[in-house]
Amino acid sequence: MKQRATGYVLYGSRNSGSAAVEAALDMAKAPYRIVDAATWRKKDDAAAFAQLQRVNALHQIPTLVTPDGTVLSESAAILIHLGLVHPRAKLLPADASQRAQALRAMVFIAANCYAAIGVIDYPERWHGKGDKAADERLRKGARRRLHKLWCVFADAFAADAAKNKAAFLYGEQPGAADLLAAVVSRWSGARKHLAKQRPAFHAMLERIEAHPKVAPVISRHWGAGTVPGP
Ligand SMILES: N[C@@H](CCC(=O)N[C@@H](CS)C(=O)NCC(=O)O)C(=O)O
Repeated sequence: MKQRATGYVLYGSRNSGSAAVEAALDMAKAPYRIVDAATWRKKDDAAAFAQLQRVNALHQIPTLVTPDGTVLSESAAILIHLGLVHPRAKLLPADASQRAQALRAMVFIAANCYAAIGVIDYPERWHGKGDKAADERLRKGARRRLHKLWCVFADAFAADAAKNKAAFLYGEQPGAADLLAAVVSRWSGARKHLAKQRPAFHAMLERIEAHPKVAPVISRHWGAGTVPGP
């Protein structure tokens, strides 16, 4: 049975992908509470982790439970849903063809970049436990692939915006695609690579994070300062 609640419940943790959803909820001015849970925190708070496992068999964050009890996992799906139910937050572009590109951009990030990070973080899930050398090889390859994927993203989605001197991917304020790009590009040396290889896109990511509607969430998760290198 679905439970009625006053707001959203966001399963998430510091320095994680839940930051993008938190920022979207803030932009939508939607009430929510955070359950601090994550794979790497299961020993610190077993009860919260068990709750997360009950709603998401993959126990990944972000996972969002909507006020009517619907469970949403998958960052792109969550952000698209929030964009649709909170149109005033302007998380998705109003123009249909721009919106199509924004959806494509978010699915690109989730399916390609976020997935590569899953390989880097948990290589043993892909080839079994107990072979440290294979872990390292897989990690290295996935990291190289991740850096290439971000360059492809910059060329496919951000080059036009940069050419038109637009501050963000779509529109005059950061939208859902900007939030996901900013958060997921923080890991595995992607920013350092982009600073060198795609400086205009790198500057856009910094602009997204500095926007007054985004900066508080970024500093809650990562504190002040720049993205660390490797
Ligand atoms: N496909 C998922 C990936 C989410 C994901 O990998 N989240 C990480 C944290 S940033 C996680 O929970 N990892 C722990 C695990 O996979 O056990 C999405 O797009 O939301």
